Amino acid sequence: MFDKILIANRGEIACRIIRTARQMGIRTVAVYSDADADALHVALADEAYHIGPAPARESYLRPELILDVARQSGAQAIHPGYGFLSENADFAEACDGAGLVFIGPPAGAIRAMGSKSAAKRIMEEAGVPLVPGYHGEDQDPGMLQDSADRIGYPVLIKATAGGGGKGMRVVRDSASFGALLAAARREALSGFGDERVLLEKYLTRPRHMEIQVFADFHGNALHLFERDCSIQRRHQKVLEEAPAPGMDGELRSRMGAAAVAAARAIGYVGAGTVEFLLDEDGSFYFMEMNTRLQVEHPVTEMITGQDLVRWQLGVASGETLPCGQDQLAIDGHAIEARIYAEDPARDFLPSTGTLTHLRTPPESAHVRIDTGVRQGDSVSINYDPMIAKLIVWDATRDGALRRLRAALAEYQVVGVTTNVEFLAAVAAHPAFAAGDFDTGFIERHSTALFPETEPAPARTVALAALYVLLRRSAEAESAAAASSDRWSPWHQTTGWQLNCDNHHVLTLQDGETAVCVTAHYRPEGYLLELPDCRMLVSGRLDNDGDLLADLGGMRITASIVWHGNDLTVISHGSSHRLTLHDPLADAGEQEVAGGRLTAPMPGKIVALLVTPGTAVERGTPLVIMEAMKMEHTISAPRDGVVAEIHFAVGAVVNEGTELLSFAADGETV
Ligand code: MV4
Repeated sequence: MFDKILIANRGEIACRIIRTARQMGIRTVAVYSDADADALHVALADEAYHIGPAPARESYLRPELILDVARQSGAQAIHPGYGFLSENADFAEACDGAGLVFIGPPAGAIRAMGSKSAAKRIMEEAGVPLVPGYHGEDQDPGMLQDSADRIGYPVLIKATAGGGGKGMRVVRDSASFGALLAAARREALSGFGDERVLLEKYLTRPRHMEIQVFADFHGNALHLFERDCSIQRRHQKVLEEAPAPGMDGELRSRMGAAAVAAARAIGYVGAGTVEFLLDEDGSFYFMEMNTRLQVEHPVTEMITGQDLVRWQLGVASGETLPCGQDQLAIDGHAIEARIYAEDPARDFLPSTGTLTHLRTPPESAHVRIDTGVRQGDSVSINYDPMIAKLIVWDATRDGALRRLRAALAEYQVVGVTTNVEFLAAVAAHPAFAAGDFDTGFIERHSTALFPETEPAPARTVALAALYVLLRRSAEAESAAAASSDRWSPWHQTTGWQLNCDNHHVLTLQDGETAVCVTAHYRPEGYLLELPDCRMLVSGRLDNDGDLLADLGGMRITASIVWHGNDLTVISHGSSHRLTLHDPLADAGEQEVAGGRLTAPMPGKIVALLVTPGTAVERGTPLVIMEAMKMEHTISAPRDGVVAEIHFAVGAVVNEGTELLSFAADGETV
């Protein structure tokens, strides 16, 4: 076994690997970019080395810098985590060349899975079921049309070099094949520099099923059951679970055997995942193989009681697998929810900023949190905006789901917008609870999952007002205690004001609406006059700063975060931000009339969909930006005409930069 390993990654996965290494007495070496000097993975490692600027291309993606650190620190092996260099065959080879162990599969296995059509040929050979289709070299359009007609519609055109759904086209009938083939080719050529495509029978309601496999250098290979990752949006996984709802033992062993056969066919060693599509009729088909440890590996760990990073380290150092297939069994049910800094209401636009407040449910045998950030850290545009993975376990799926809902309700993040409430909506959906879902779940149930933003309920406004009043009163009391004249009327904390009724008016901005709250001081608390009701309230702050409130007789605990003028009220799993109106600082920076379209976040322009003079309707996509590995569409705010476009494709722009000017209907350009 190694004495010292280097982790060529950051964030939660670097922390995850360090945790197991530490338990095994292995010393850890971290690497970090400018943006990560104070990151958690750096603090947890035994040693950490700076490797360059924030952009991954200039730091985490530079093999030679990482190999230098490995040599300098005396690390014997490199764990690449996921993403970054984890599926880079040249890097795996370079490690070998430098006398270092790459904790991952042989370069040849990575290469074998790199091309979709080549992977399919290998799998066909090994007897792994494939979706009926065509994946040959002949790319003649007439021949492809004939193949599609033979397969039967609907047919899916996929880019041979593609992945993650890019360059896919569904063809519904023979007549539209030609045009869609041409479009798929163009997209494949511009996206991957390779216009070859393959054809498949299109499955209309498939589930994404994947099998965790492991193999060692001594010819042993086994699987650790399945994960159901069907809850995705735009090819990004949202929730993953194991075992898959409705999976029976017979199907499980057939899929498991197919996955092990796939691993053996490419001489696999280490941790890998074989992805399948599972059709409604119970047929399953090979999709692709991921030659790395995956983000969602914890659900497998929770149901098998195994530590997959420990397995990886054992295999990489030449040990045999720690057990055989027969020694593995499924215990209970686990679900993982990926908590992201993103705004579901704005098409999941990544949200950047400082995590001014971060409180998580307590970890236990039922709740695991894999994270790379702590309160005070920031989420930048440079990397994936995942904040944490919340993993729950219980004896049954129902139990796990209940724990997931409870844990999400306790997850408090202020400073960036998150998907926590969206995750809670999925976890609360009856169809999800019934295990009735496929890869189209989020789209099909979008109305239920993306509720309109509701105005803050009276209770939330009351909690915010009470909090402000209590904090001000506490400040006034400490000022009075520090004063030479303790009994001066100026230090009274009961709202006494010269020549005034004993009341106070607070204005809380809730989105577009200003909500006025009049607070009358009463011996037992405050009588609040809210827009639609009056409420006698009282309360106190506990040691954690939480508000223990009594709202007209109802007792409730809330966490309230006051940052600048923003008050975030978190209670019972819902979070609402109100802005305390400060009459002194009323700058009123409103959006200028006319049409300006600014970058919602820093990023790169990847496509311009309009030209000056184009007449567009409200909602027409205008510009596509890419940030944090995701694409975002900027759409017309109203009907009008594009006046001027200020940037070309490829330009990198800052948040707030005007991208184009726009004249609304009725104005002149
Ligand atoms: C499919 C399919 C239906 N039929 N292939 C999407 C990404 C790529 N890796 C494979 N994908 C799909 N391939 C056939 N023949 C549906 C999808 C698909 C999907 C697959 C897994 C998870 C989520 C998905 C969401 C949309 C489409």
